[in-house]
Amino acid sequence: MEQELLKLKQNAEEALAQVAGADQLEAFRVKFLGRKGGLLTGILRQLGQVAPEDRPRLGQLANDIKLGLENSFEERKTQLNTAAGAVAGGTDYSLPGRYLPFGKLHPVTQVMEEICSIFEGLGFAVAEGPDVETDYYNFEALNIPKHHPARDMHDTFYVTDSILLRTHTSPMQARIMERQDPPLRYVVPGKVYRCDSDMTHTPMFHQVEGLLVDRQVSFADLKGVLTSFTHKIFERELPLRFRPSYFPFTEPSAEVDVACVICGGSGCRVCKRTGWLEILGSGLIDPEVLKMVGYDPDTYSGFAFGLGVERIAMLKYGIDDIRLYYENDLRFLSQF
Ligand code: 2NM
Repeated sequence: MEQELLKLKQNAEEALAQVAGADQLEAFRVKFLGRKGGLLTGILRQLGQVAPEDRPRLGQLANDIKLGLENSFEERKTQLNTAAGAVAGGTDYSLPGRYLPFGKLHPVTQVMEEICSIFEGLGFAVAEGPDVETDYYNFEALNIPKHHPARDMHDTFYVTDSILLRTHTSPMQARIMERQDPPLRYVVPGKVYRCDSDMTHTPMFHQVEGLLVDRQVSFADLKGVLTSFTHKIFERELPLRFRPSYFPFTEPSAEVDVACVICGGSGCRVCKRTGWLEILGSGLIDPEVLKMVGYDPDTYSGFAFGLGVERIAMLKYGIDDIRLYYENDLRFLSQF
């Protein structure tokens, strides 16, 4: 039996040296050290048949061989793992990295930032104000009388009688003028809210509004700034049209049209065959508004404008449905 044990030890050690992978290693374990049908277990079973006086010595020997082989087995296992250079401690460093998709800014945020940086290049500062506003700054300070249609419950989300979700970002401009004396040049980007929802309207959208106040500001200044801005945002020197309009806070007022970015002015579905696209509202700040913030309208004048960011982004990128912005579909969002 002693010979048998020593022979087994030798065979096992030789076999272990030949083992080249995890599968072979497991086969080795089953063959030599397996509890059921393993060679070593087989020899140990016969221990009961040897002479009682030999039993302790052979038992000890068998046990030493068993522990020795188990140690060698563990050692070989670690060796194989690190030798392969790949699998150690259950981590396979040779696997390719996990795909981590990059996040991006929402297209509306991107265009809003681009609009602001164009105005910054023209000397405007950027300011932001609260989404929840008072009736005073949203309407009263902007010369919007109590009966004006813009104050209608259908357009405005009221929180209380005198608190509301701003319907434009101009309340911040009233706050700025109240706080600061001219000259000043500001743009105010942000979310605005109107109780309106269909193909072309969402109850929340984004605006950038701007104002410039100084001595002797004229309509020519407004035209120059807005022309320069439009050429930069659409990356082409498209013709502009200033069309007389009405806003309670400006006089005179004008809506600005740009030659259709799709057809160039010849007429298509996007411009409804007119060749023109309306892109912003503007005007010289009404003397009543200047008075309300404490400016002397005989000393100072200014212009102001407002634009919808979603609309500019739609025209810039040829997006035909405003609802795409708010569906959070990565197939849409990842294109920008
Ligand atoms: C527009 C159109 C015309 C505007 C006016 C002012 C303020 F506060 F200075 F009076 N802020 N924004 C304005 C003027 C906004 O949006 C279509």
